[in-house]
Amino acid sequence: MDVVTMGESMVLFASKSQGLLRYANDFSARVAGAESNVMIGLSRLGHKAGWISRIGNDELGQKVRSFIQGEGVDISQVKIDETFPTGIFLKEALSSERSRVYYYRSHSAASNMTEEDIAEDYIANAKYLHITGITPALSDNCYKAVRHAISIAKKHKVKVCFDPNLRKNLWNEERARQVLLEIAGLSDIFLPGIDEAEFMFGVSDPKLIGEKAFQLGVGLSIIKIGAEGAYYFTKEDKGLVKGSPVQQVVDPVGAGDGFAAGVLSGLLDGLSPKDSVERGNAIGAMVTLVPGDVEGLPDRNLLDSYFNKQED
Ligand code: CKP
Ligand code: MG
Repeated sequence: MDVVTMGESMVLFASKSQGLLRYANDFSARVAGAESNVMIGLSRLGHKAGWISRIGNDELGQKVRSFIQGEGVDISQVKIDETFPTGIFLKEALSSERSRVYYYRSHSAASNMTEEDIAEDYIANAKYLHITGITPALSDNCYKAVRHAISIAKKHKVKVCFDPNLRKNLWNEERARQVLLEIAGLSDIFLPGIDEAEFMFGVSDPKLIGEKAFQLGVGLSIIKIGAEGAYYFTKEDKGLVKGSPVQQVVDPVGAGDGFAAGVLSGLLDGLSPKDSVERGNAIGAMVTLVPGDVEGLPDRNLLDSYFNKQED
């Protein structure tokens, strides 16, 4: 495997009409989950990606599994949990720009993941382990499983990539800050959004954030500033890579995952950190052009034509 990850994927029921959810009658049903989104992005670009998880012994679990497998992601490490159901969440569209999500994921199959679900070989043979801050927020055993996966990665010199993906409705702020800082300190690549970095470090200047991340031991920090692009910091190099222009944002959810897939894909292809950030920016932008978290993720042809168009 090039990249492996662990996390929860759920079925997202999105209201087809605008307004409060209590009045919604029609919903679309899509598969969503930050970690599997990144693996799908990598798989579309021809990289080998694997997802460790649990699903319930139910119809929605089958939907999640077959969708992710259908996208070419390795699901050999996905277990069926006989006790707990597959998680779901609902999306309420208040206006074309504003939406809210409601999770129904406590005591879900994936939140029941444990250290025993992590096969040492699976991580040891990968080039990168991708972690997000959602998984340790799911339960104490998920937190322990994440720590276990990271210690295996460290032992075998597998690089750890970390996207904090702060979800304040999953855990209390103090615990979130403590765990996110702890995992950042164990990471080689760190991909916070500017708001997430400010939450973690208490400073908003990207340069100061870059310095704080260095002090924690991160090799490559990339601070995302939305459509404007991202700052990157390594020991040798730093700078701002301007964002790719987007005509009209249709659905911003999943952009961060597309960005992570782009950065990891660039690094796997031997691009410089700067060019990898450029690929991340491009894919993040492409994801926002269509509804759904993964529908806008490009294959190689689409990615190449996107960059060729930019040059015209
Ligand atoms: O930070 P992003 O908008 O890229 O993340 C979106 C994902 O996993 C989405 O798929 C959802 O299922 C989640 O984040 C989550 O648990 O909130
Ligand atoms: Mg994110």
